[in-house]
Amino acid sequence: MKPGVTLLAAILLPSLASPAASDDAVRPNVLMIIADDLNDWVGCLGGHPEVKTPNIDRLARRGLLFTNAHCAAPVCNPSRVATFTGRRPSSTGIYDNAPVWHEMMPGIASIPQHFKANGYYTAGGGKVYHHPPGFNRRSDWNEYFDQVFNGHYQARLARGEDVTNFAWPDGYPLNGIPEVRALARPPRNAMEFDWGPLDLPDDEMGDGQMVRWAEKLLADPPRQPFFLAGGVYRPHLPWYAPREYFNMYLPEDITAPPIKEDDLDDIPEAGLVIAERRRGDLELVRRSGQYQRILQAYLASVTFCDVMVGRLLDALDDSPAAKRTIIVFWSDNGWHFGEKQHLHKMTLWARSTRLPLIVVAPGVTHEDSRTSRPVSFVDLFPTLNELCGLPQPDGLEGTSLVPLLRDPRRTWDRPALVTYLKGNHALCDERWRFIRYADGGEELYDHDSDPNEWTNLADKPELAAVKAKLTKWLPKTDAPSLRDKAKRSKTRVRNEK
Ligand SMILES: [Ca+2]
Ligand SMILES: [Ca+2]
Repeated sequence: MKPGVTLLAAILLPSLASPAASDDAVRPNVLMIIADDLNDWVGCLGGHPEVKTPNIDRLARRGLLFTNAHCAAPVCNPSRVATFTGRRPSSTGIYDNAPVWHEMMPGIASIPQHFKANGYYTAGGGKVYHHPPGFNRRSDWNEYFDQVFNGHYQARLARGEDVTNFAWPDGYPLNGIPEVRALARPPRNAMEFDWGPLDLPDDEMGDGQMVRWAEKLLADPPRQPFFLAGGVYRPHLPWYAPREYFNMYLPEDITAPPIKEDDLDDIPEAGLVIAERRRGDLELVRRSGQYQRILQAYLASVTFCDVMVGRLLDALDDSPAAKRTIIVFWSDNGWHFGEKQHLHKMTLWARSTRLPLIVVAPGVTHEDSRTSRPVSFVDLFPTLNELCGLPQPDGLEGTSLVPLLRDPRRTWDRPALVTYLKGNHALCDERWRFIRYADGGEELYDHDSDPNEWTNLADKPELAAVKAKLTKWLPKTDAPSLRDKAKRSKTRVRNEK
């Protein structure tokens, strides 16, 4: 614990010298809403023609919508750790879902911990850090509402069950594909590869419970400035949502995303390995005649998530804290539905990394503004510090987005960097996506003429200068993966559950 105390002192000391920190009256609150596995299928981002997200869209109209925002890593744990610590996977070695980040980086500053150390009341609910609960550093929070899984919340509570653990609903698998049972891996049923409607009200869903908790907190907010993080679990698998959301989408009428069946022909070996890892799942879904149904289930889950976002916004608007609260909305990674023959996340292509990011900062952002400048979620930590007048801890690798919040059209020369496992990176600017894998394989896509990333231009000699310009933004080091270290500590985490 001693290193943590030392670090805490180091963080506290500069804050005492900060004029903003000495005057609570000028420090805004923060409401951060995090969606899980929500790709760009959001109305205001134009990623899918039929998706219904009226609440996220109205949030975008209140402030700045980033149309070219990217996760630091396209999967839960490394994405969230990078966002909350402001450090890239290539610096921390947190590349996948295995490492319990705070054990590997004891005492490291995180957004909630830094805000708490600087006098904020920090409250979190649902999935903020990666599940399972051991990944949530409790000392970051003044209060926390644990993530609740699936539906039948009251019934499970009445039976004395632990509602913070995953449980299959009665009738599993709801998608009617018996083979998915083989994909469920005990003890955590990690694949969760199921979808279907539940005959439950919203509040019986885990996300509904989290929102109810946040609504109560916002109705009677803490007297000190607060940082409130609400993590909505949908549209993460399993795609269960109340039936009314499924009824909003008729499977046969849903537009499928553009898919080029021979798209992988020009992909280097490292990309093929990533793409084809889940090809069997895609083939199973197609063979079972369920492809349109997974689109329905995902869109239903997205709209359910959107309704949760809307309730949080309404609760804030009704709160005494409404006028002094910054709102940030983001998602940790995207999801493919057959693009590049892939039915999952964890790729360096657009469907995995281009994600919603909306910031509403009273007195700073302008209504109904948008920017196509490329940004990364590692930029959020320094951005929130600047907006709230907090000191910048050492080691943050992002850059404050406040200049863009004020002037969305200003020049911005930094591309967004996305990393998947050690040494594989994508760099995105306003026109190009350049991918460099650890084995040297490359892809280059021109979004001006090829928004679906179908034609790999990496071997075109006339584009060498484009690659060279982006290459200089690759990280200087690729930290060793902490996965092996994580395996050694996994037994202990399991015992703690
Ligand atoms: Ca996720
Ligand atoms: Ca291709």
